[in-house]
Amino acid sequence: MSEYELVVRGGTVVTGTDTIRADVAVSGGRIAAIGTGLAGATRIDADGLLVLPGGVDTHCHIEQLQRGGGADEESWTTGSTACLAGGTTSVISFSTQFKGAGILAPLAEYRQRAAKAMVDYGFHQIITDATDEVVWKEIPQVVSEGVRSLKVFLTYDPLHLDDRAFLRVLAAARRNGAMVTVHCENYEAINWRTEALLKAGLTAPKYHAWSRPAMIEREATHRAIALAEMVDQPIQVFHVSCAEVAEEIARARARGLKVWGETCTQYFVLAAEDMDRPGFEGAKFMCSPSPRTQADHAKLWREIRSGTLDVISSDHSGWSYGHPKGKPVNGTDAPFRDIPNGVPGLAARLPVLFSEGVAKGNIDLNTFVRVTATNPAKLFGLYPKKGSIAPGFDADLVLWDPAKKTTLTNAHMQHAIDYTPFEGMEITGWPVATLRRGEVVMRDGKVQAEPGSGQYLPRGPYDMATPRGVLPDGFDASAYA
Ligand code: DUC
Ligand code: ZN
Ligand code: ZN
Repeated sequence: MSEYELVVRGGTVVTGTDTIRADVAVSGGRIAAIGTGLAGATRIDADGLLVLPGGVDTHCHIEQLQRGGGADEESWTTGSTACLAGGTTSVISFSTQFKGAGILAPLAEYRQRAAKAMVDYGFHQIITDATDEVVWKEIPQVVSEGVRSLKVFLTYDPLHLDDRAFLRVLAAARRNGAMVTVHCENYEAINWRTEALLKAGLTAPKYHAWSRPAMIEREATHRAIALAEMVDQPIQVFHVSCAEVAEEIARARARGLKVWGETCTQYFVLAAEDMDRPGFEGAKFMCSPSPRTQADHAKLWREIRSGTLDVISSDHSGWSYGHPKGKPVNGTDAPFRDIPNGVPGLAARLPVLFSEGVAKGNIDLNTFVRVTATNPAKLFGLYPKKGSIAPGFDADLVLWDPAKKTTLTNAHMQHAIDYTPFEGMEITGWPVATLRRGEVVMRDGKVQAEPGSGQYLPRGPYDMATPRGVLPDGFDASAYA
């Protein structure tokens, strides 16, 4: 009898720190051993391939509930298919709150919807209305159900929180041992500029970028960090679009604060000029914060190499170009203010980042693994179950052909959305098989997994979400307000 159920033979195993030629043995859905000459009941040949940990995408909007009923176009089954096609095996998506209502009922509905997932999944809890009931009663309950991160928006109607409400969420997170993730843009500044742009008749998609220049992202990032420092609460700044914003995070880190920075695939390849395509086409590239300039891409890679930004997510938020509830929900001549924000990217994330990052020499293989799998798993309490290849970890593996050349098209993405903003990109490197807990769920682009075979990932207390214990004047206001 073979010692192991499955052995992935002869590949190059890559973790966040090491690259070694080795076999990986799997039993009971977990990695059982790493070595040479391992034998198993089943064998997968990985000669010439990289063996990477399954991608961990800790910022993606899948089947997110919408105000007034229904949910985003991307369902848990289509979203899971896209993830597995692109080498991602775990995600953290968002349970919502609608102003004037609580968070328990939407979470219950969202859990039911997510039960169809084929990827393993957890949730961030969005807070848009920091009432006493929510911060003192409901947040403790959702955290006890394993939702150990809260998401706040400092801009966007009707989601945004003012500083007082943001402080109440930071305090609630501190009391309950949860991470806080923050969308940092200045609400009033965006509204003021938008009003002026619309009055001036500047309404085309490209003016989306003009409505929210980098300094308003930098200002909100600075403010979020200062307020988190006062409360002594760890935060991750979501979707940092450029180096000038990352500088705020570097300063916070140099002071020893528990502040981390995420960026997303699109900020390495898209630019504001993409929104200047004829007619409505620019809407395909519209997301917030706005993509910046081509020159910003190289600077952003530097922030990855320095470690200031240590997670790259997709921020997948799909709105089809030709669907009446998608980008043109308010008509194809709607002013930029009324076009839904977001770009799809679940399947594109790893191939685009490998190609632009590793194949073009911007980062090494281990950094690629760290920012797409290991660090997100650590930052959100999924480690040491997800995010690396070592005995005891879930056997989430991607067999990766580092030399394969592909012209990326929307058909490769396998999502519900009718376009990809990365259409036509020449890509080097591609996932040829995905294993989720030891099961082959994608081979040569064909995804085969049962809806409902994804597992919920409840998250318990963990160090990165634990406050430092450093408070102004030693006074813990979060115990009272
Ligand atoms: N920005 C977000 O903050 N979320 C989803 C889409 C987007 O563009
Ligand atoms: Zn956001
Ligand atoms: Zn988002």
